[in-house]
Amino acid sequence: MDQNSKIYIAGHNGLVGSALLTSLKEKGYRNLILREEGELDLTRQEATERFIRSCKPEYVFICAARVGGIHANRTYPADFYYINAMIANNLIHSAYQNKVTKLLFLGSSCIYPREAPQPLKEDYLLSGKLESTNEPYAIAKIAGLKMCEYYKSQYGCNFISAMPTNLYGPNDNFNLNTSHVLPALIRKFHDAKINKAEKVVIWGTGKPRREFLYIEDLAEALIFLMQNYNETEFINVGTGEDITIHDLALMIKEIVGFQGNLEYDSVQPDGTPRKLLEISRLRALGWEPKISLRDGIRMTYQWFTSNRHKLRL
Ligand code: GFB
Repeated sequence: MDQNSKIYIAGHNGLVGSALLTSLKEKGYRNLILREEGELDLTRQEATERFIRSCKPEYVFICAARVGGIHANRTYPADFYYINAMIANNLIHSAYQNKVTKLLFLGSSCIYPREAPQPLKEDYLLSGKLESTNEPYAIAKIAGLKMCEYYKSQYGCNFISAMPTNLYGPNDNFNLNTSHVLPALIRKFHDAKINKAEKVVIWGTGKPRREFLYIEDLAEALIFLMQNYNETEFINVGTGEDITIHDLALMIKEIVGFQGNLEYDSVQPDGTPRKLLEISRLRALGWEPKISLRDGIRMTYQWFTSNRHKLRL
């Protein structure tokens, strides 16, 4: 992939796609193909095939997805399965038909079995039952990454998959019904500070552990993998460190400057107890994340306060 390569970023307005677009532009890539959701519906097979046939991208990053936190995953299981499965089917098959040079598909750490040993090695895929709160999303993502393997094996396509851990950063979703925990807590603590509330309610027990990767680090990793990784097996992308939801809440509370208390709502689900990625395969290639959790939360909080008036919450 060089600066003149024709690169299509599917989902360039989302958390991942927007960070990738910024990184590619900063590195001088100038032949970028982008389509708004209203212009191209990636769940429609014909429209997707027509688009890939007419644009003929050389490189494709599949960042488009229906994503959300634990509550959204449980509320919309059909949507999380259907939209993600259709995007994978349509884009991967069209990329094969139109001889795309290389494609990168994105999964998620929730593809691993709920009870798998930690840290999660790539080999643990399909070795046990999935966590129920995100099974539909995980099944669609597993299908996508397996598709990349099958198209490589049958047709020799250079289609690879990256498995990122929980992501966060500027442009995240701060809607409390659909967001992931980190943006949800930034918003809850900020609103509680402004409203001088006594407490902030945290879902679940606070005991689950999660690993968080700042979105700019992920964007760097995706470009690195597009340039350096050609194996059939997917590869984990994380920091190698995790934290309990309780400690995460304390960190965000301090960064935001909220003085009140935490209260746990154990009626809400905890989800999977832990999902820490094993990242030795990525490290061996020479890639490391650069941004600490504390710095990443500070930058995300700053983005949130500067953009809050524009967000549809
Ligand atoms: O980030 P999150 O929604 O999703 O929740 P998962 C992580 C943990 O934070 C859970 C707790 O134990 C939640 O109960 N939590 C505490 C909260 N307070 C809150 C809150 O205010 N909002 C939210 N959202 N959580 C998702 C999957 O799982 O992770 C997706 O459902 C995807 O499919 C994504 O894989 C990366 O980490 O549990």
